[in-house]
Amino acid sequence: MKEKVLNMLKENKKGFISGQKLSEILGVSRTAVWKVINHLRDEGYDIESVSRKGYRLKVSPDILTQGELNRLLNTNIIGNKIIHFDSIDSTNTYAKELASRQEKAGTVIIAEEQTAGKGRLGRNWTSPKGKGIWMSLILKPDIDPTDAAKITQIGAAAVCEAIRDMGIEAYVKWPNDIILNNKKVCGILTEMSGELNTINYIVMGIGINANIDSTEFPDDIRKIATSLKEYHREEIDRKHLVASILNRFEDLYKELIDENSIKRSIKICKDSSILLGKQVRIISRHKEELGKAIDITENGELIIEKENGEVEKVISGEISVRGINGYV
Ligand code: BT5
Repeated sequence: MKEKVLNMLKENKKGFISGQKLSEILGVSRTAVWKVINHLRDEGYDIESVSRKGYRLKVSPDILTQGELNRLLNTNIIGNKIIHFDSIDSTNTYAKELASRQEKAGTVIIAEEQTAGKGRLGRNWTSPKGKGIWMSLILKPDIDPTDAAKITQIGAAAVCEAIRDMGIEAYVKWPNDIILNNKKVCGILTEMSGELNTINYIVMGIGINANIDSTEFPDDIRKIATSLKEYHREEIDRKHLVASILNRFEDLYKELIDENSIKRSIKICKDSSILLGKQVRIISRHKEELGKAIDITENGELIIEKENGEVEKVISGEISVRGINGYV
């Protein structure tokens, strides 16, 4: 009912809508309407009420709820259900719990703050309140488990395009980073549960530093991290960015599901790659190698030409790639 009241208020932004009318349309008492209005106020909606006129929505809060995102989404599955938290340990952890309890594919978990945000290999992800986009998508694709890493490439393509569409020159750093000014603005963490031949579910987490000031980053990452605000010199609209990413993601994801291909995503990742043509260090668990990044295959593997001339395919998994002298 909250969604419906909110929609009606949004549709009538210029005028007042009476409590009587709301209660008639929704088939509930005026007291019930009043309670919903108060819940919305608690969430930060500035709703004016004038006796004998009714209610009018003055300002919507900067929160990433279903009510705020619905009208910006044009997806069929992704974001059909959005679960919003003010604060949570990690949206990926919660999404995995839900997915293992039969939650439908397409559900998105978004939090204003993560208290234990995760990177790959048990690393931390800094996720301050209201300043970023911290979200996880539940997916249940009928693909081979060995193809799960393709989801990260689709996510990176969707995020990079959405950021570029804002006039911001973003680059993809294979396999899971988006880069601005040689610093990391976004990281993607794709986790999977499956058997040898089947995927139970995939959770793709996206973390984007939207409106974080550089002084707000912890000391240990200040040199490698940046935010959209830092680059753009003004606050960015998180709602439009989330919707733009989810809209693009669904479109690109359909290519994988319908045609078993991620060609379009790979083209985006290659066109905006910050690594191709550069000398890089490939860091895996037990060794570190130097080489030149020369291509990304249609399946999303990075092709490296090593110093001895050998050409090798690198599969994302547990690999980190760094520039010769720094992060990129
Ligand atoms: C990643 O790991 O880049 C994946 C990050 C995924 C975060 C999202 S947020 C929503 C969802 N829920 C979660 O719990 N996680 C996902 P990796 O490539 O391992 O990079 C991690 C490293 O990035 C850390 O070790 C830091 O050096 C650095 N880092 C941490 N927080 C950062 C931030 N906010 N911005 C830029 N760099 C950061």
